[in-house]
Amino acid sequence: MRTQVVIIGAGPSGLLLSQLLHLKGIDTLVLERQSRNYVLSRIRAGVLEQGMVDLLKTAQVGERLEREALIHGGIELAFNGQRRQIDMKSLTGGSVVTVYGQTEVTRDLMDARDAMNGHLIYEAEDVVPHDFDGGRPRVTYRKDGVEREVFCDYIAGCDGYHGISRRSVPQETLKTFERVYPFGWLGLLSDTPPVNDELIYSNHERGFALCTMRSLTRSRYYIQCATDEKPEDWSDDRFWDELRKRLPGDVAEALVTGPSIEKSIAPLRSFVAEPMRFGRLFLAGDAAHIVPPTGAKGLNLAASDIFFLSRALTAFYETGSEELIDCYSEQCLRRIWKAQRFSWWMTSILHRFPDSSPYDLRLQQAELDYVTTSTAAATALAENYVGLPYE
Ligand code: RFL
Ligand code: PHB
Repeated sequence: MRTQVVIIGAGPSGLLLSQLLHLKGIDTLVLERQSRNYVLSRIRAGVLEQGMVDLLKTAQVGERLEREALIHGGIELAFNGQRRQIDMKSLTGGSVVTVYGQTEVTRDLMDARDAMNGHLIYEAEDVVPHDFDGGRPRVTYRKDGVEREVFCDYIAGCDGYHGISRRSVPQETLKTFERVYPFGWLGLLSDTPPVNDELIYSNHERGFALCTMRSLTRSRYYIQCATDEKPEDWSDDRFWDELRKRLPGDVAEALVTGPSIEKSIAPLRSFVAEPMRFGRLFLAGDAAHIVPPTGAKGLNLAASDIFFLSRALTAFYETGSEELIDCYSEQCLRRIWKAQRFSWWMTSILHRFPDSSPYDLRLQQAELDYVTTSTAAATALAENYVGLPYE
């Protein structure tokens, strides 16, 4: 078999790339290790940058988003018993915070690929990219016990942090940068009304907490936890009690609790692999980089990679020019490192570190006081949170 681009992974990166290329008349085959339902069961990001919303519209999957997404003018930062708003809309000249879950983005993309008869294979086992440093790349995999092989022009590694693509490149050509944080986030999803009409990021001496949402009837809450804790250690009651303690009094009082639909722990990590292109293999999204979720940048960075990659591949197929392909890695990495910086900074001012002293807590409070009272500092936070331009 032959196609133009083999895409490994049907997360948001792979599906969005497949959809954008299809709309330009470019053939793709998407190979996903898991089942469709498994991919849809993962509860992850919830905040979309304007650039990602625009890209989803270009991909013709913006209809339900436009109807159902919640649009927020800003976010709140809570610290020292107070709540302060960052008015993103006025600080950035009109950009807003779009709240729409990654699960819904993925579902919209899957439905669009199905409606256009896209080639997607779920439960593809042992997917391996080969010969991408030469002119005849191919990918092998097994489906229903049968070994298969597909030849292509390019391979897109959109298979996340644990995928095969990054592990397939000669390790001496790959440079990695990493920071592992000494804590995780315990997340809980429940069919209860959100406690506030905007997200609340809370710095508290017991640890960080975040109040976010999926709709007007579905809430998502996170609390900082130790890396060795298990979701089973946290009954719903224990979670709600701990969350209440980490929120300002009026918010804690307004909190509506209920049974959890999902509870999971995510470790926090910063990671970048350079470069993001190896001959005819590209890495995109979590396959190339991870950010701690504090800045809500993971999914949005995946989208900007796909913007650059789809543009480069489209230019190649339309004009034969490899100019944009040659600058793909450098262009992505410039934006990625700025998002790394922002996510690290948000993480460092909001969490309790094991070696935090009372002095460190006061410094965090001073920083939060500064960013919520200085227009210059608030503008810097706002322009990063709503998303830096795709350039
Ligand atoms: P994904 O979503 O991980 O999708 C990769 C897909 O590749 C498949 N795969 C393979 N397929 C074939 N062969 C193989 N060998 C394969 N290995 C893997 C996987 O099954 C999967 O379907 O990467 P993608 O598309 O780049 O999308 C990136 C986003 O998912 C990610 O950046 C965000 O979800 C990160 N993230 C969060 N970002 C936020 O902005 N806000 C959040 O609150 C937030 N919470 C999270 C997160 C990531 C988490 N992970 C990775 C554990 C919470 C968690 C738990
Ligand atoms: C979420 O809604 O899951 C969410 C929102 C903002 C973040 C992280 C997660 O920074």
